[in-house]
Amino acid sequence: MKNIDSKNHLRGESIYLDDIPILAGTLFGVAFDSPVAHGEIKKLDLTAAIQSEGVVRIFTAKDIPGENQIGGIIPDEPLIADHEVHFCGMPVAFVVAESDELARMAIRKIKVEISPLPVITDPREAQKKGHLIVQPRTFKIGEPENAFKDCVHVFEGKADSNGQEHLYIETQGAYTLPMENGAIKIYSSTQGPTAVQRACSKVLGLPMHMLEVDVTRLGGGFGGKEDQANTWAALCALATYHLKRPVKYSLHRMEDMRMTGKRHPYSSDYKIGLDKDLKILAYEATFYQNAGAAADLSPAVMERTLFHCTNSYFIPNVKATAYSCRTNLPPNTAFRGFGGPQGMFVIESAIAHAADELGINASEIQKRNLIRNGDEFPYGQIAVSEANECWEKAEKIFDLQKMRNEVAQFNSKNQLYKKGIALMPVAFGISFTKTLMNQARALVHVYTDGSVNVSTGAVEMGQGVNTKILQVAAQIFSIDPSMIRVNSTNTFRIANTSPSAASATADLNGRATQIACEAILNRLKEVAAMELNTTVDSISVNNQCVFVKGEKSSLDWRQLIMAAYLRRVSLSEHGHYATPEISFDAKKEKGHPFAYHVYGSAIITVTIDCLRGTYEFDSVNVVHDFGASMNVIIDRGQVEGGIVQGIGWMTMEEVIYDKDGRLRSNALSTYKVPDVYSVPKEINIDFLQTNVDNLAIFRSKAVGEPPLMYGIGAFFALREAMKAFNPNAKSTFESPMTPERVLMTLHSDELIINN
Ligand code: LUZ
Ligand code: MOS
Repeated sequence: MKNIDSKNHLRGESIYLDDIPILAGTLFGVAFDSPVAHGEIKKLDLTAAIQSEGVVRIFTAKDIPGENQIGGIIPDEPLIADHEVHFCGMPVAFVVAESDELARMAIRKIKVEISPLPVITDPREAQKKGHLIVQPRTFKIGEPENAFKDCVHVFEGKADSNGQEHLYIETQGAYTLPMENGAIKIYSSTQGPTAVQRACSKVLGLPMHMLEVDVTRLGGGFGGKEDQANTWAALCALATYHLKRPVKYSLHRMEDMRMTGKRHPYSSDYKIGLDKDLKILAYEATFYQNAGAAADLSPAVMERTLFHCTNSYFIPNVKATAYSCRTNLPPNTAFRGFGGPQGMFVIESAIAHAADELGINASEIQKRNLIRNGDEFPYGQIAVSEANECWEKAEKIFDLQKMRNEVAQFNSKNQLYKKGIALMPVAFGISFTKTLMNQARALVHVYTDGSVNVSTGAVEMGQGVNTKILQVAAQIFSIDPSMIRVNSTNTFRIANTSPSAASATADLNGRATQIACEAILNRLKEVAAMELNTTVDSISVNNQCVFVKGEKSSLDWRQLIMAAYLRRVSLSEHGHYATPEISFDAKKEKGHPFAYHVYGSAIITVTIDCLRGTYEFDSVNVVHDFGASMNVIIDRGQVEGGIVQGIGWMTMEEVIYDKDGRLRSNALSTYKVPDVYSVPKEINIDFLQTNVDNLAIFRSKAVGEPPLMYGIGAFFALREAMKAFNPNAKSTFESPMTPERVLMTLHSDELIINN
């Protein structure tokens, strides 16, 4: 089934935040943000700005009736800076005017005096000075200290990965409306309607039942709107609270890039030990996470780095420690993979390092250490592993040997162009790592004409979750998809939602939908049995008709619904789902946190132009474990998009802050994301059908995040190509591997690089 949004998207008829018709009397807000990364506010002069044309009011921290606090995990983030600023882009005032243009004109008239304080942008420096967001955490299995003594080969090094701008096509924003009795309706471009509701409740000092958050869809989220949509919603809600007028704020791209956090950059140390057969016996890693100026989701992101520090490998002795380091950057946040990719990059770097030193191909180490059924992850969960199956199938169906021969042949014939090839296995755990977040609800109504309306906590952001929810309802009821509508996500219909995140949205909300639909269906079957004078057991509903013992009866879906209504049987249900079997003990750092893992293996090939440092990815060939995919078109789209986004992170996307904490890559002219010219020439995806029972919806495994991590292979494919050009190239484990860095690396043994 096609994505139900595809037609509207193509025609430009889909409704995003900025497409909501504007009510009469609407005002427009714009944040005035700190130009300084760290300092004390000495003076904030709003006089000229207030007198500026069209300005209605300017809000500062003093206007907050509740708490000036939007921190989700830790209360360390003021909505509006009060005495101090902690990052460039931190809101200092909120100007509300008759139009967006007038608000922006007024912003320029605000004068602020900030006496600067020391700016830290480097996580290791922050850690040394003791600026940590939370206590460090350590995951441990076996006896790594002793195990290193038994290793024949031990290698140590450093691996750094940079941030990543979410670059959702739709920027952040909110539109708030005053309702009766002081209630506020909040349209927000958020992955977490309840997070927005909670933040606004705290800031305004209003109970949550006064705040209706409504989300039709997002033009992309990628994690950037899991927590960071709260700011704009709370600012608009604050203005609506005081002015009793609708207030809208839709960020411009540069504001969005400047004011919001990104994927966490990490700087990490590793130590890897192998035996003579290339088995990895021991692994140690220390992660320095650049959290930015406030906690946001950093502690949870840090946790997932630890969960995925051994990627798809079984290592019997592991010690991994992570520090969440407070710096003066915008608070970094969730981004597709949520710390997992950063952890995986380090183990892949360690393996590549070992392979270099041993003069072998990294895949020999990778393959030998893939996690098998029954092996234990460092956090205690036992693997139900598809890792070997994916790897071996990829080798076979894509003919790895032939690909290798072709690369070798090409390289022997070409001086200035070189090809490289790398493999990237992935194992990604599905579930929020915070067990309590793994719950969801669905509200299903069947109307007397037989049409169905489904509401869940799932937020549609292009990932196709609404289509999957619709498929669930259609399948359980056995009615045509056109009979079903999936509603906007609304906190008055569905309460206490977990954000649409962690790849788990279709699983959690799909299961809740299944539960609700099954409850209605069971009641309908009882009605049908009464109508047709038979037993409930003999009733089935198929293709909008009622069957008795497999024989089509005279009763169709619409008649059945009307019969139920006439008998005063409820045609509505609120379904609740909580993932069973999962738990985690954070004291022991052991448990069974994930409903299941998603596995896969990618083979990536690249060609470098060694004169220019530019490159093209020739192919990405993947065997991916979809379980039993319930929507092949959508799932293929998720894998392709994930791969491209992962390659972007590893190669061309370069977030640059200067030493003063100012974002230099602050527009699309200086921040490059993959476009149609830089995507791989070929992406081939093989659907590994696994018939193992799992906790996914209809056994269709989560697909949002795992494929991003195939992109890590791009970095290592580039390394291989660089080695083919210059075996003495000093190639470090620093991503992104931009064309500039490729060029410098290719000639690094001749250059003296001064940094
Ligand atoms: N968000 C979250 C996530 O709050 N917890 C998670 O475990 C997670 N994982 C991936 C993406 N977002
Ligand atoms: Mo996410 S990183 O699943 O919001």
